Amino acid sequence: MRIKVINPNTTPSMTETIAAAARAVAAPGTEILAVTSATGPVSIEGHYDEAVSVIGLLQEIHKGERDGVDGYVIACFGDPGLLAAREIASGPVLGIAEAAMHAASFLSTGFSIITTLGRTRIIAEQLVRNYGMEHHCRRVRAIDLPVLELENPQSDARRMIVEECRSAFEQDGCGAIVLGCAGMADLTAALTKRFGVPVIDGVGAAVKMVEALVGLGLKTSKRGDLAYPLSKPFTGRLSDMAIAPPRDG
Ligand code: 2AL
Repeated sequence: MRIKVINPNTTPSMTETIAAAARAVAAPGTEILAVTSATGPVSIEGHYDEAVSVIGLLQEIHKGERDGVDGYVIACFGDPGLLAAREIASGPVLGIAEAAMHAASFLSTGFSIITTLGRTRIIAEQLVRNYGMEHHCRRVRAIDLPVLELENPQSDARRMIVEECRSAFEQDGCGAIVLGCAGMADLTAALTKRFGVPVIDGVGAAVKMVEALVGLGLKTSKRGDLAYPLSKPFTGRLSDMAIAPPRDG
C-alpha cells in the first residue's frame, strides 16, 4: 500500500525527519511517500500558520487522489485541515496528534503532551478537548522553543525535552508521553530507552493506524459532512481548487 505523509510546513529538513520516522515503522509492503508542502509557512506555530498551511496540504491530497494513494498522514501536531482533507480523500486521513493521543490512551491511563511554544500548547489543549481526550490527558506542557529550533543542532532542544519529560513524570502522574511536534519524531527511541515508558511520536503511530485501517478495507465515510465537496466555481487565486462536477455514469 502507498501512504502519503505530508509535512504541511515548507521546511524540507523536517520532512526528512518525518520520512525517517515513518519508514522506520512501515510494514515491508508499505511505500511511504513523504512530501513537503509547496506553499505556506516554514513552521506552523499558531492558528494563522495553520490556516495558511491548509492550502498546500489540500493540494497534496488532491495530487494523492489522482495518484491513487491508499491513505494519508498529516504530519503536524495541530492536525491542520484534517476534516477538509477527509472530505476530498477516499482513503483514511489521520493527523499525528489524534493518532498519538489514541495510541497513548491504549497504553496508559494518563499521558502528558510535550510541545514547542506556549501558544501551540493552547492549541494542543483545544485538540485534547476536540478529541474527547480530557480524561486521558493529564497535562500539556511546552518547552517554549520555536519549532525550527528542533532542526538546529546547536539548540538546547533535546535537553529541554528530557527535562520536561522528567517534570511530567514527577508532577503529572502520567504513564506515557506524547511528543507534540512532528520535528520531535527522531527523539522517540532515545526517550523511550531513557525513561522506560511509552513515548509516542504521532508520525509513527499514524502510519501504523493508516496501515491498519487500509488493511481492514476501511475508507473515509462519504455519508454526511465528509462527502466530497459540492461542485461550484472558485474565484481568484485559488480557482483551480474548485471540485469538478461528478461524471455521469
Ligand atoms: C508543529 C509541527 O508538528 N510542525 C510544525 O511546523 N509545527 N506543531 C507544533 N505543535 O509545534
